Amino acid sequence: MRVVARYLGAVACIAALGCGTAQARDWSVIKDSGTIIAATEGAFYPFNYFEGPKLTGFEVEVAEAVAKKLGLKLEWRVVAFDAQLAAIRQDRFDFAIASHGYTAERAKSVDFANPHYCTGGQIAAHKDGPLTVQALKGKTVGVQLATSYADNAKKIGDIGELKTYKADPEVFSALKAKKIDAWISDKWVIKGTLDKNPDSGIVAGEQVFVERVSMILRKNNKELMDQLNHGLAEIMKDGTYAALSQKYFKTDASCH
Ligand code: LYS
Repeated sequence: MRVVARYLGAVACIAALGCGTAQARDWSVIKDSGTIIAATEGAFYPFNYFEGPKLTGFEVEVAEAVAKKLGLKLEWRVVAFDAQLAAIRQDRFDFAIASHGYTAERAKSVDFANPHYCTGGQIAAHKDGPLTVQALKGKTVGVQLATSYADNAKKIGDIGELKTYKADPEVFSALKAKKIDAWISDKWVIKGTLDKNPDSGIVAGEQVFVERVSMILRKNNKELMDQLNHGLAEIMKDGTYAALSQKYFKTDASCH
């Protein structure tokens, strides 16, 4: 079955042309090549972002530490968040580490590794704005497209309007410009953004939901899944994870 699926994948690739970049490889191929290919978004501070030309952040450093444990070099691909699930199915990289919270819907098309952090979706608004779920009634809420924030905002039901943006920095700009009344995003992203913008007049409000965040990979790539989970367990054991968590969050972000 697996062989057939891979054969069909190869045929689809030839037909599509230019797909010599197909990369979601089996573990043995990755190991022999010495390099693993990971995707992230690069616009989700402090998890994955650019410092000048340099891609960095908690998840970038976690992935680099995991790759090191596995004896591999890591090569990055920067892919828009809303394109990542489809890109995994098109085999454009080996795995993605881009703050995907587990959802049953996503699990239909990709597999989730063990979580590398636990977190929550939270509301942010101007000081006098809607800072609780109840206060969002009739208000305009901004979220990043294709996220658990969008899903959960829809569940709130009686909000006035839901506006979607390509990435969180755009939602924050819209909130600053008062084009929206509230922003729902990750609690650490909100904290990081507000810390960097102390004069924005925006504050964090109520937490809306909790989620477990994992690397995602092509379905049924069992050996690669085992290796990534093993690498993650190793950096949790030797203190690397704890040091990174302290560096970025000043607390333990693991799902303990
Ligand atoms: N944790 C959210 C989700 O699972 C957001 C992911 C990253 C967005 N830049 O949808």
